[in-house]
Amino acid sequence: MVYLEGMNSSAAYPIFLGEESKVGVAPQIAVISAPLAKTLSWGGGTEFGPRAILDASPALEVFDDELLQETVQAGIITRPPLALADCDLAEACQRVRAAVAQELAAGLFPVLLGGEHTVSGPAVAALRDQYPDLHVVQVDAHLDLRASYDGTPLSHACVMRRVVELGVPFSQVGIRSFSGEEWQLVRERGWRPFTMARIHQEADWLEQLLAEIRGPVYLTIDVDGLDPAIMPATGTPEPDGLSWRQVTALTRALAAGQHGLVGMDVVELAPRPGFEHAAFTAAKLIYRTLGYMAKARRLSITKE
Ligand SMILES: [Mn+2]
Repeated sequence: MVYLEGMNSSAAYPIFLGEESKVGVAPQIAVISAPLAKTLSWGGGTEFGPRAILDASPALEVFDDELLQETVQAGIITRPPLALADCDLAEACQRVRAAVAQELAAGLFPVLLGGEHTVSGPAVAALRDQYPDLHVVQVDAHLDLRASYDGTPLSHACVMRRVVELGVPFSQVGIRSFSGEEWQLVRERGWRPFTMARIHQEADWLEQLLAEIRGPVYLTIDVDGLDPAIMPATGTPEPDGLSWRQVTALTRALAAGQHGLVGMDVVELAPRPGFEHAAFTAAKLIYRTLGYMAKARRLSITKE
């Protein structure tokens, strides 16, 4: 695996939940940092996203205030960050895919931290190798369905088009910004993304989403899918978006759903001075989602 040099000691890079993650059990969850930032459209700084989330995470209470359990007891290991800056985009994607595949082969639940949204494409490819009936749920302000962007098909703005090409079914949630070309594709294919307009209008949107799912779920969370009031630290902060309650209702439903979650990522966090709560929110969303999996008995906790 191509990890960043000099990052193999725990002192060199933060780990999820810090010292409190060291609970002495065999890990069931692996946190992978993919600090990729090669195809920016506006803003920038997503290469610092993984570190910001890890840095914020020790401020979390390991005793979950909603679930009343210590999810950390499921065992969480943080890998050194992947080396993605010394190579081209295609090679970086290969490295992400290999890293995710390695965790799956070891039976671990991968939590991938971006970096730009591009990293989700190779993660989905690795998951699909293991789960042929994989379903992707994407939280995002954007459809990300462009054929290419800025001259590359591997842009963050195209990641879901790559998922389409893999033949993996998907559901899109929190959508409120897209091109005319993307919307034309949506209409031609008969897709029905859960736009914010639809979510506001249809009280049963979450039940409708669950009804679309036919296999285990990979959840990709572009943080710009959330309301910028709670998630301002991202390159393209679009007004409106999912509230904390809406996004946690979604992850709870997916974790407890018929098919469950088999991997997740949180991408596009771009730390901004004065908005440190954004990284903490991302860390808590990850921890809460892992907690929902444990509540649904898809991760085991020996000690609560
Ligand atoms: Mn987005």
